[in-house]
Order: sequence, then C-alpha cells, then structure tokens
Amino acid sequence: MKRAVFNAASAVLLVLAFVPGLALAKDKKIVLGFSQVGAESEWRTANTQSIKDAAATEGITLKFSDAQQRQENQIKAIRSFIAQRVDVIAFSPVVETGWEPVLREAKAARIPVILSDRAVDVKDDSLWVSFMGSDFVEEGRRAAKWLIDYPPVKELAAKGDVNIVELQGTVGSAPAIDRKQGFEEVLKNAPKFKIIRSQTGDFTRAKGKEVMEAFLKAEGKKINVLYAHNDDMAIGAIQAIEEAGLRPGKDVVIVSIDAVKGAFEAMIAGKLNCTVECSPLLGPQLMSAVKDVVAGKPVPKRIVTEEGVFPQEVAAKEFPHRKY
Ligand code: GZL
Repeated sequence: MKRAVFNAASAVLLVLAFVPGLALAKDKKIVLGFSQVGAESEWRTANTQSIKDAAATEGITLKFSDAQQRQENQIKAIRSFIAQRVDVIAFSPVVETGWEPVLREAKAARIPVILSDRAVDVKDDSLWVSFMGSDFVEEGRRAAKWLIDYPPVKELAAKGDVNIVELQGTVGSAPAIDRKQGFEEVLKNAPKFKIIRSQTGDFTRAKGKEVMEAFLKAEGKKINVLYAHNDDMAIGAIQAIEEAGLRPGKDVVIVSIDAVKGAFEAMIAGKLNCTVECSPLLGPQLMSAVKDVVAGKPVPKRIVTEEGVFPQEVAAKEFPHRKY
C-alpha cells in the first residue's frame, strides 16, 4: 500500500515540474532576473534601491544587472537569465526598439517577461506579460500646462514669444519620446510658446550642463524657459545658467520631471520652478506581479503609477515627506 501511495505522489510532483506556475515547490525561492538601464540619475538610483529592497522583503532571489545605458548589455543579461533558467525576467528597456529577438528567446524558454518603468515597441505584445510605470506623455502635458499657467510666464506671453530650450532624455527611450510628445501636444494650443532649441542630455547632469552651455552660447538671454526631461539634466543646466551670469528660476524659468530630492533642494533655493513627479518606487508593485505570474494568477497588461506636480511654492512643505 505504502509503495502505491509513494508512486502516486512522485507522479504528481513530476507533472507539477512541467506545468509553469505550478512548478515551484512550496519551499523553492522565486528567482527574478532584472536588467536595469544603468545608474545615470538620482531617479535610477532610487528605482534600483526600491527593486532590491522589495525583492529582499518578499524573499525573492534577485539576479541584478546594470547595463550602463547600453542596449547590448541588457540583451546579454537577458540571455544569461534565460541560460540560468530564472523564473521571471524583468527589465527597464533603455530604448524602445530592437528587443524582438531576445524576447522571442525568452518566450521560447517559457520564461515570462515583465517591463518595469519603460515600454518596448514590439508588434507581438505576447512577448511581455505586463508593463508597469508612469504615463510619460501625461508627464509632458503636465509640465506644459504648469508652464503656460505660471504667472511670470503668462506675463511674458502677453508681451511676445516665450522661447523654450528643451533637454531631451536618452534618444529613442520611451520617456524621451513621450515627454516631448505630451509637452508639444499642449503647446499646439499656445502659439506664443516656441521651442527654439532641443537636444538630448541623455538624462545625466554632466550632459545636461554641457548642452545647456551650448544653448546659452547660441541663444543667450533670448532663452526664457528650460524644459528638461529629468531633474538631473535640469540640475546640470542650473550650473551652466549660473556660470553664464544668469539667474536660474528667474531669468530662465525651469520645469523638469522626476521630483527627486535634488529637485526639491533646487526649488527651495529658488533655482528650479516646478518638477513633475515620476515615481521610481516600482519595487513592491514589481515583486507582487512576479509572485502572481509565478503562481499562475492573471496580471494586468498595464499598471500605471499615480503621480503629482510639485511647484516651487510647495517644495519646503513637501520635502520632508519625500521618499526618493
Ligand atoms: C522614467 C525613467 C527616466 C527618469 C530619468 O521612468 O525611465 O530614466 O525620468 C531616468 O531620471 O534616467
């Protein structure tokens, strides 16, 4: 009798081993392979910390790779996760395109893929299970709406054109494409607002400063506004504006995106006028989705993070409550 029971139990276990989602025995820890963009900004650092903290809290084994903002490094990391037979792969794609081949390899290996923070542009959306992150187009709209309604800028528009220079994020990345789209969508109804220069600062402080120096050399005091796709580039640009003898936040009104601590410090110092929130604290949501995927539960195809807008006048009050 005992032998029959033992054989039946081992047969059940054998079947479970081939049914994804049920394959994990109770005590086996989930293994997540995560390919991160890099460490280019305060936002990214906070995002990485959120992911690592949440994995530890949930008892998920995290295999983490930093791609130093290079797509080929992310593709290599994903291939390595496939070879290691991780349970789930998640990544923040540095750019939108060029992912089909490696995502097809993950699908063929029956390893689910979750997109965190940024989206991919692929025809077959069965190549990824869920995309969690901000609505970057809406962030661009919010930046433009705040700018158009900002009283000192309204006064400028009453007298003539408002000349804007734009520091774009990483070329080809979802946030750079979408933040530009959202900002320009609102500006369509504000003809006095003109983007006179636009160039990538690759989301970094150093490049943001370098490109702003070039803008100032070319346009000088003609520049009324800087729109930066992230706070790090805005903070770099603030240095360039001061070195050019101008007052950031006054001679050049500055609106940027992320709402990292550095932006609140710049607003409190009167050097930045508004930051649109883009939360990097995606770790808990990601781990919850990972556990659901492994358990064979349904996961929403799109999970949007809720965010706000922080103008200079609320910075001092809000700053103590900021988590990143
Ligand atoms: C947005 C994220 C962007 C941040 C930048 O979700 O992908 O990348 O806005 C970061 O600070 O570098």
